[in-house]
Amino acid sequence: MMQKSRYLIEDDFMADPAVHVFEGKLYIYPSHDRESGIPENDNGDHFDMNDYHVFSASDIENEPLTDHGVVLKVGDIPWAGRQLWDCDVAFKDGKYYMYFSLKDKNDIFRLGVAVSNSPEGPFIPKPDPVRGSYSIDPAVFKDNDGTHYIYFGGLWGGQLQRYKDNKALENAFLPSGDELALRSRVVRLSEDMLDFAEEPRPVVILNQDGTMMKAGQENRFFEASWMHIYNGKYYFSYSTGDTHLLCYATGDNLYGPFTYQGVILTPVVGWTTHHAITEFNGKWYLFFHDCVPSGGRTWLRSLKVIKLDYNEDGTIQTINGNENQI
Ligand code: FUB
Repeated sequence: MMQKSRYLIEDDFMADPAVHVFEGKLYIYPSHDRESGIPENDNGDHFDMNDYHVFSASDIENEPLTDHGVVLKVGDIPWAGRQLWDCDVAFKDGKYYMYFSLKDKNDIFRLGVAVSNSPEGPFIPKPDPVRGSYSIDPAVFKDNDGTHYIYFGGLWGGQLQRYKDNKALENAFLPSGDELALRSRVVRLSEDMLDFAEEPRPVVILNQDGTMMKAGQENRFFEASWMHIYNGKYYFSYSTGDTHLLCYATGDNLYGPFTYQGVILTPVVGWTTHHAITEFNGKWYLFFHDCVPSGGRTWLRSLKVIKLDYNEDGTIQTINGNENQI
């Protein structure tokens, strides 16, 4: 029985977990943090990652993970500039598709896609970023009918404030106070999984009183989208960035609107918080990261897992991000 959180990888820094069950095992697709000496700033330049590893597990509560090694690196990607941030993977018709955040040669974040015959990689990147993509943090979601969608977007260093109606703005616009909060995006993928099949749509989150989320609310969307279904409802979860919470909202349609429900995880040690919620062998787990092992260096994060519990009414029991600190 798992009541405490557990560090998953002791000898390296991994963050931003995306977690799925493929071929009966859990597969973890994290960002690979490293020390590159770049000073910390609001642009996130200190998150200077340049490759991905894949990990798998048959028993997430007790056994060590298997590291499948480097599966994709900046040097393999023809359009790459720098900074491989959060990624995610989906399976369709015998192939695995990795979606990743990367700056192009003009320092603009785009989403890329790379393909493999195995969940363990290696992943071979397509020569160009996904057409019409922007910002960061792709979370790929397979709906009950087999159609795939990507949720994406992140503020500040993630550049979402530079876009409106899917077009680049001349001047970035970061709302504040009572102005409407910026929204994550959701888009259906094409049948071949390589393109957007439609224009990305904003993900609307409503407060419990039906009003729109404002930019000044501490529980508004910032980055790190995730989607899962529990008891027939869609759960959209996200990080609030500079207020350091993981929150969630539920709805009956994967495009939204979603109604805010509460906090999943209170602040952890480190500036960022990020997660995946996955069911494995009949139990639900929250995968996340913190910076306790690196002594609080916010760009050197460590992966963790803890059991996630739902109340009878479908609400999620809040987890204390600081329990079980080393
Ligand atoms: O890892 C770099 C960025 O930090 C991610 O893209 C964000 O979600 C945050 O975790």
